[in-house]
Amino acid sequence: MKSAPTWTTLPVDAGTELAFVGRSNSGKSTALNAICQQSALARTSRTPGRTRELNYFAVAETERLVDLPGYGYAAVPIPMQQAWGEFIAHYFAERRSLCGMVQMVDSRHGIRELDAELLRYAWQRQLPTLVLLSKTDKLNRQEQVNAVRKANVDLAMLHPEARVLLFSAKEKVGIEDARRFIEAQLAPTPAADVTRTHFESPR
Ligand SMILES: Nc1nc2c(ncn2[C@@H]2O[C@H](COP(=O)(O)OP(=O)(O)OP(=O)(O)O)[C@@H](O)[C@H]2O)c(=O)[nH]1
Ligand SMILES: [Mg+2]
Repeated sequence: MKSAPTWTTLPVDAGTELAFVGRSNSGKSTALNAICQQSALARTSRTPGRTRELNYFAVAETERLVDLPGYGYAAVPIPMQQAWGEFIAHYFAERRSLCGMVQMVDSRHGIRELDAELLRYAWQRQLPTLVLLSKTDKLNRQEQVNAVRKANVDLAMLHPEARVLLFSAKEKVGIEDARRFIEAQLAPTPAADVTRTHFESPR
């Protein structure tokens, strides 16, 4: 749809928008391609920090995905890292169409400090969140179980309603579930709304 290098060039803040976030090299662009069944929708690379702009993809007329630049790459100059932090705080606070977040977390490293910060922002504004533990093809079964357990412990403190899924674009693990989550956030069905409604018990 478009690449937006700055705040002022973002698409109009209407409809629904779901953000892909994660540290540099965590596998965001690869996941986006796998989930959208496209080979080169979002550019991927071996060089961390490759995605520098916000890349928007139209899913339907009023539904968008956005691949946000990865954070936490040490070689990025400090002022740029600070600018990114400020941008993201602003984005989470102001972006009304933002309806969900998919956070890529390398399953070998788990949730780290900057991931935690974003999860707190997401929890503050009650943003439905899915944490994808990426590249699980690099872990054995026991390590995968441990990674899920550890992530759930961390999330209990950061975003108690976030869900965790093992994910591998390479071995096609978690793709269908991730797609279902995204579709449910972008185009909530009346049935999905009902499940969210809080019914008070009769007094
Ligand atoms: N083994 C394995 N490697 C993966 C998987 N997903 C991504 N990778 C590799 O991880 C590296 C980074 O992937 P990207 O999708 O470009 O990561 P990104 O988070 O978009 O990175 P930035 O845009 O730099 O922030 C590439 O070398 C990918 O091939 C996976 O499921 N398994
Ligand atoms: Mg990328």
